[in-house]
Amino acid sequence: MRSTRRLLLAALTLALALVPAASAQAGPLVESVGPCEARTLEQPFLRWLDPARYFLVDNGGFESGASDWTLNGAARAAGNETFYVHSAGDRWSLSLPAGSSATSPSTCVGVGEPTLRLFARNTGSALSTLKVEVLYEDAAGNVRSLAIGLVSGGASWQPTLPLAVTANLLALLPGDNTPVAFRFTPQGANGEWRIDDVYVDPWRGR
Ligand SMILES: [Ca+2]
Repeated sequence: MRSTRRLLLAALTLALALVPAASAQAGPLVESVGPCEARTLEQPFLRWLDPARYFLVDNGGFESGASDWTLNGAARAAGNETFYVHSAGDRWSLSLPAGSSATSPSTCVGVGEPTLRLFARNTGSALSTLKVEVLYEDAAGNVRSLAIGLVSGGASWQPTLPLAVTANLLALLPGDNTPVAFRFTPQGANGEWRIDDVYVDPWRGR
């Protein structure tokens, strides 16, 4: 009798455990994300006293054309960020004029507290800011966005502050990883932005 009850309890527990998995749908970010572990960690912000280890987003330095990025009025342009943190041989960045936007390729982050950090400059109106959003998937596979920062920039290249990726991230990939993408959109009428070397710390310094 007791063993039957135990068996029923085990079956019920299993059924409950399967419910969230059955309702989760893989959306476009999950389907396009590369392997989570095949990435090289660097310390690109060490000279700014940030010892965290980051990886470069796929083509995050725009050295391979604009491949993997979705551009809307933005374009790859000659000239690297002036610190050359990824490689002294780098030559390109991304131009983001007013009215444009750019979305990064899908990338894996940990579901803990990942951060985003990049280089930016703005040679246009000082009133313009650069909105940074994280794109993530809900359990139904719909892509949602959440603003994670408004970057101010001057005429010379500078690293942004680390931007906490605070979306309600769901563990849809093995190993406590989740796919996200990042969208960059100049705000205001006369911004003239450039971005380069887009890095992610997948677990905030862990
Ligand atoms: Ca570059």
